[in-house]
Amino acid sequence: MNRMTLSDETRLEMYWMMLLSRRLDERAWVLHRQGKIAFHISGIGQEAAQVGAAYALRRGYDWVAPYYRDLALMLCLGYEPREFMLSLMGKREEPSSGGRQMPSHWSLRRANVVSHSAVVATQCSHATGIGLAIKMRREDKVVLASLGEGSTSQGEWYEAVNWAAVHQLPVIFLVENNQYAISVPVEKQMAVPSAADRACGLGLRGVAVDGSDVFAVHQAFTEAVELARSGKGPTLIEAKMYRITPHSSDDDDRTYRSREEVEEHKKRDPLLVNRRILERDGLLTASRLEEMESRAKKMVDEAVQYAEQAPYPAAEEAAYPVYAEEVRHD
Ligand SMILES: Cc1ncc(C[n+]2csc(CCOP(=O)(O)OP(=O)(O)O)c2C)c(N)n1
Repeated sequence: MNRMTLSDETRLEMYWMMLLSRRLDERAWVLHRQGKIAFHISGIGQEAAQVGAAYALRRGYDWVAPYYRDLALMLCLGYEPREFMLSLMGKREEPSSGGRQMPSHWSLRRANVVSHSAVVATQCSHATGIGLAIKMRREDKVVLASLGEGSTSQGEWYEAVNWAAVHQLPVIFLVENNQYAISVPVEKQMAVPSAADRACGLGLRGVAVDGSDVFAVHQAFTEAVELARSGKGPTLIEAKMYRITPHSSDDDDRTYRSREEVEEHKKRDPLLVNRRILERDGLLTASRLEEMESRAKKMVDEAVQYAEQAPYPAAEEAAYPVYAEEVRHD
């Protein structure tokens, strides 16, 4: 239905965001293998859910509490490729913390993206708190919190979702169900077939959607955002997908899943699925795709070059911005 309401131009732009994210992410793996960065945690396979969600928000107006796989989401919010590379390399100019945070632990003041810790699901409590503030101030903003399906077993998640449901706060919880929490498969994570089923015990809407189809995710989000903005409370949206890469650059996934399984799921790679949709609709031609690919390569190359030349934080600034010079007790 919303495929009709999105303009052709926007639909192509959504594909472009997915493609740019993928090419940046792939380059991060190369940089790691070259020994140029210490760590990477990837969003490959999760781009469609993130872009579909981002395009349903009023970007720069609504609030976002993301998690570490959300590169495509961040790009849609105006995060620059060079900022991603600065983060991977721990450089001083990096916008979340001047290179102190772990890579991919995003925040971006200009886009209302709040910082988060590596402790999974804690971003959900932050989102619920922001939702409460929005309600108390009678604003019409919404908050997006994203997390993996494994994180829905955490106490923080239950507390955050319960509170959002009790107080009908404008929060949308996006569960990016990529089937694994490091080595733990989803069937050992929960006794219900779907993370969306967890919603019914907590009293909020739960929706499961094909996370490979960017337009299906966008439709589900548009509805949830509309409800949240008009005071009708939170929604849990589970986007089903597959984590195509190992958990992180420190993980060897051959120890817990077969190559055949991974290859099988690559058939539902969101780049492939959405390319087919756009080709079928006569929007994505071979020459357009070629143009996008060369634009992405140029942007990635430039971002890497920029970040490689950028300075590290100075030693004498080590405690900034972690500790304040003066502490106020009033
Ligand atoms: C409270 C807590 N326990 C364990 C970890 C270690 N850890 C980091 S990521 C991760 C997996 C989380 O899985 P999931 O929520 O499904 O997200 P995914 O990484 O699969 O996207 C774990 C266990 C952590 N960061 N925080």
